[in-house]
Amino acid sequence: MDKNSTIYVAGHRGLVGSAIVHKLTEQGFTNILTRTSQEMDLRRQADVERFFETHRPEYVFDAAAKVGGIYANNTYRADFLYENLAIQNNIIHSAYRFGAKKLLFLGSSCIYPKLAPQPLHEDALLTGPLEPTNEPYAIAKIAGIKLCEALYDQYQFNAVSCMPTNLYGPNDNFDLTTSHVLPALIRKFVEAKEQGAKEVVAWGTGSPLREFLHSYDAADAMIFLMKNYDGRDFLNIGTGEEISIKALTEMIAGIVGFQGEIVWDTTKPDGTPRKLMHVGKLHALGWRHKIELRDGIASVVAWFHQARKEGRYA
Ligand code: GFB
Repeated sequence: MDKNSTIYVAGHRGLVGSAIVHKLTEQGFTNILTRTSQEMDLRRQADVERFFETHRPEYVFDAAAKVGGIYANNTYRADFLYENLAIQNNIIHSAYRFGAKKLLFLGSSCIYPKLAPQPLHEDALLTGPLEPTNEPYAIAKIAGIKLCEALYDQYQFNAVSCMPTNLYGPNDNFDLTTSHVLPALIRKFVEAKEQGAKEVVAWGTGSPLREFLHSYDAADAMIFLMKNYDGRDFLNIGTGEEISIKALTEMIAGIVGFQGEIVWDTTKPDGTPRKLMHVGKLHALGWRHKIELRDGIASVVAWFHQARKEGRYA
């Protein structure tokens, strides 16, 4: 990838896409193409094909997806399956058809079976039943991996897939019903502290284990793979470190300075009991995360305070 290569970042307003644009710009890449969903609906094949035919991006980061936390995944099951299949089919196939040099497809750690051995090794794909709360999203992402592999096999198209672990960072979704756990808890504790509330409600039992990676580190890993890895086999992206939801909740409360009580709503699902990535392949290539969880959360709390001052998330 040269500094003036044409690079299309699909999903540039989202958590990961915005981080990829941020990192590419920081590294001096000057020819980054983006489109908002108002400018181009990625679910519409003809629109996506027209865009690729006109602009012929050389490198494509497919960070566009309908995403959400455990409640959204479990509730909008048809939308998660249909929209993600449509979006990724259109982007991946257009990249191949209109001569991109390389595409990086973003999957998710939820592609692995619910009870796969931990840490989750890439070889665990399709070895057992999926976690039911996010099965539709996982099935779409698995189809994306398989499309990349098939294009690689049949047409030698350089389509690489990567599986990021649970991510957090600036520009995340802070909506309490559809977001992931980390932004939801930041919002809950910030608002509770401001309002002098005595308690904050967290979901589930607090016992599940999760791994969290800052979106800037994730983007850094993705650009690293775009530059340094050409292979049919997909790769995990993570830290290799895990924390219980209970410990995470206490850590966020401490960083925000909330001193009230934490109450667990066990009518809400826990989801998969443990989700830790095996990151041996990525480490062997020479990439490691840099932002530790506590520092990353503190920076997102500061970002969220600023965003609220500017009238977002009011
Ligand atoms: O981040 P999260 O929504 O998704 O939830 P998953 C992680 C854990 O945090 C679950 C608990 O055990 C939740 O019950 N939790 C505690 C909360 N308090 C809250 C809260 O206020 N909000 C939320 N959202 N959770 C998603 C998948 O699974 O992970 C997606 O549904 C995707 O498909 C994503 O793979 C990375 O980690 O369980």
